[in-house]
Amino acid sequence: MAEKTALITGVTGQDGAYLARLLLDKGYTVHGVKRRSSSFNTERIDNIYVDPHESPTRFFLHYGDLTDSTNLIRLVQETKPTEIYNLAAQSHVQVSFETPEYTGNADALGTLRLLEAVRILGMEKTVRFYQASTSELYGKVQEVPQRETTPFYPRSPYAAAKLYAYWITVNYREAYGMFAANGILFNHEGPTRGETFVTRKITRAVVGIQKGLQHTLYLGNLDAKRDWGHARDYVEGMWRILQHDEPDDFVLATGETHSVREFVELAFAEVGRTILWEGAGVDEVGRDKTSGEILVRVDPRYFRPTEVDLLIGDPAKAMAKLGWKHTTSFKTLVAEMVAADMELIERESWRNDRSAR
Ligand code: NDP
Ligand code: GDR
Repeated sequence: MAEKTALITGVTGQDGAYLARLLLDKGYTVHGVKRRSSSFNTERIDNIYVDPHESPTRFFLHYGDLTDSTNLIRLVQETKPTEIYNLAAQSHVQVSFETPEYTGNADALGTLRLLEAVRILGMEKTVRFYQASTSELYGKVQEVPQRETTPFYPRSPYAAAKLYAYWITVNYREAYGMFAANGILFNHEGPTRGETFVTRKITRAVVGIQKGLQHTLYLGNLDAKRDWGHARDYVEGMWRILQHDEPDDFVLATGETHSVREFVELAFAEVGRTILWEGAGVDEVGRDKTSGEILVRVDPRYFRPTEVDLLIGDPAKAMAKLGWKHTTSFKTLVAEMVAADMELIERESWRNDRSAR
């Protein structure tokens, strides 16, 4: 294999960490872009980082930010990647309603800046570019299951920014002959999922309640339905998208959908508790069948100004052309996340950010 070098933006995030490990295992040299932070922010990659003072390594970290084009040009110039994975983003949908301009700057213009860096450096014929596109592009339901040809209807500043990033990636492919591809990924989770996304918020609460450190889980829309897979499977799909013989756009999804309510039920079932629902709307509560305690309540502050009600993807194209398929079932995903949080709570002190969305 010719030597391969990857540049990953967002390497400190859930997917960045899984992808870095996958590419290192495949023999790549991996350069990751991390943001400066006032405290450590490399927890997810600490176990693959080797201090170059101590032993040779193929994994390097660089400071950077998608809002800084000079930085991106210099990083691409210095690292000379054969593949770029643009995973960095302000990725929280609800937070994007509160920081819409920043989200547009990082998620939309940030993608443009990185593509331009490649072009300015004359590398558009040598670099393969992966853009982290999202099922949030589908937004308001137009067709189910959603596939590559389904019309987009973004429902948040995040989705609108990602819409620009999707199309600018397609445009650089068509205008400059770049190998630029979109992975339209449906929700994917795992034990290192950010603590404010609903799946991890639930699994952390389940173990917190079980250990007596938290009383109630407050959630927003229990009816929202998502196509949830495991991040480990999805980073393999990202890599396959860039190994394909031509640049193209692919949906990665499981083809199954479940409500937030079902996720809650399954997660509590993992610790032997059955949840019974009563009431409706903001008054709905989830009670422990045995003790009668109310464990789940609805808090309207978690409702979004515009919601995406139903996502279910059709991964047929990725299956046929990339041989990609998810391997982790919904039930296994929930079980793995609860077990990992249980291990964490038993190992570490429990920290709860009460202002979390
Ligand atoms: P995370 O939120 O876990 O990670 C996002 C990463 O981007 C972090 O490393 C973060 O740094 C970094 N980042 C944020 N803003 C900037 C910036 N301005 N400049 C440089 N880096 C920045 O997201 P995921 O790993 O879950 O997702 C990866 C990508 O895939 C994102 O683009 C997301 O929008 C997209 N996506 C995710 C899906 C999912 O279900 N997980 C589904 C579809 C798309 P820090 O650690 O310092 O915050
Ligand atoms: P999503 O993920 O918006 O799909 O974006 P999130 O887990 O935040 O929400 C999923 C659904 O759960 C509902 N929900 C809540 N969500 C949060 N965060 N907190 C709550 O308390 C809560 N209660 C109910 C939400 O309303 C929503 O319907 C994720 C991100 O990873 C994006 O970056 C990515 O592009 C998409 O997945 C695909």
